[in-house]
Amino acid sequence: MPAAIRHDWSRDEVAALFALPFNDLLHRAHGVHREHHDPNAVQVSTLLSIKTGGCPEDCAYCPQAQRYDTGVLPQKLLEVDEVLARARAARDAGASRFCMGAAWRGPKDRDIPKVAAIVRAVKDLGLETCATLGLLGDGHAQQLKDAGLDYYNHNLDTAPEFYGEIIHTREYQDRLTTLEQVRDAGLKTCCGGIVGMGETREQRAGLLQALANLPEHPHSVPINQLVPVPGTPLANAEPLDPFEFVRTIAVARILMPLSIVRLSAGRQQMDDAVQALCFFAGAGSIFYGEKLLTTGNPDVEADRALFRRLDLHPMEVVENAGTVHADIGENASCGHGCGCSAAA
Ligand code: SAM
Ligand code: DTB
Ligand code: SF4
Repeated sequence: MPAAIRHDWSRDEVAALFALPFNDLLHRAHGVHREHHDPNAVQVSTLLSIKTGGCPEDCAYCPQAQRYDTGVLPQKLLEVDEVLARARAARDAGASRFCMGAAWRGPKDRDIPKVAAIVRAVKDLGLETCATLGLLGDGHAQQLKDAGLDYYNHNLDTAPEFYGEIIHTREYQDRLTTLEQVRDAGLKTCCGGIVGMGETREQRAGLLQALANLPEHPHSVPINQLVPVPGTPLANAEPLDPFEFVRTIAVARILMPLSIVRLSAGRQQMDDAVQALCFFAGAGSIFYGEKLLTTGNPDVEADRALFRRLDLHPMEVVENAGTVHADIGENASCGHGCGCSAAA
C-alpha cells in the first residue's frame, strides 16, 4: 500500500518510529524511499556563501554570528560576476542546483534587486537556483520568484521546545511566517534542521514532527549534523551517535515520502559507511564541493569515488533549459557537467 501523505503526525507516533529496532526502521524507510524515488539517484547541490559573516543574530551553532569569535572574516555581498564564475564551475563539476547563502537576519529591500540579478544570471546557466537569506519581508519572495528562483531554504532548525536554548533573536513563528510567504509566492521550500546540538531524541522527533505537519511537506528536507565550530556556544557539544543520525534520516523519509531528504552539513566528519546507511535510509541529496558556507565538506574526488563505490548516480533534472544530464564523474566536459555530446 503506498505511504500516505499526512500532516497530522503526533509526537508519540514519531517517537515510536525512532524507537523501532534499527533494522526494522531502515527496512521501512527504504521501502518508502524505493516506492517514490530512484534509490540509486542522488540530487547534487553546491553551496556558496554570497554574503559572509557579521550576522547580528545569535544562533548558537553558527560561525557567522558577529558576536562569536570564530575567525570568519565578514565579506559584503559578492558581485554577479564572482557568483557566476563559481556557479559555472559547480555546474561543470556536475552540480544541478546552486544554493546561495547570506549571513543576514533577513535581506533589506535594497538587497533584493542585487540578489535577484544574481539569481537570474545563475538560472541562465541552466542550474536550479536556491537561496537562503533569512527572514523575508513583504514582496521579497515574489521578487525572487520573478527573477527565476526555484527554491528558498529556511530551516526550522530544531523542535519548538528546544529552540529557545539555541536562538534568542527570532521566534519560531517568524520562521513559519517566512515559510508561508515562500509557499504563497509559488517557490519550492527547502526546510530542515540540525541535530547533535544537545537535544534529546524526543526533541529530534519534535523537529521532524514540526516539518511533517507544515501545510505542505518541504520539497527538500536538509538534515544537518552540527558542525561544531570553535568560538560558538556549541563548540563542545556532545557528538551524536552516528546511528542516531541515520535514524533521523530514516524517520524523515517515512514522514515525508515525496520530499527529497538531504544528507546535509556534517559529511566531512562522517564515515563513508554511515553515509551509505543514510542513502539506504532515504537520503537523496548532498552538498557537493569542498566548502559548505564557511566550513569544510568532502573533497570532490572523495564524493566521486563514493558515488562509484555505491553505484549512485546524480539525479537528472528536467528544467526549462532541457534535460540537464548529470554526471559528477571525470568525464564532465560538455559544459552541462555531464560529458554528453550536446553543445554547452
Ligand atoms: N542567515 C540565514 C538564516 O539563518 O536563515 C541563512 C544562512 S544560515 C547559515 C542557513 C542554515 O545553515 C541554518 O539555518 C542552519 O540550519 C545551518 N547551519 C549554520 N551553521 C551550522 C553548523 N555549524 N552546523 C550545521 N548547520 C549549520
Ligand atoms: C542547510 O540546511 N545547510 C546548509 C544550507 N542549508 C544553507 C548550510 C550548512 C552550513 C554549515 C556551516 C557553515 O559552513 O558555515
Ligand atoms: Fe545569522 Fe543565519 Fe548564522 Fe543565524 S544561522 S547567525 S541568522 S547567518
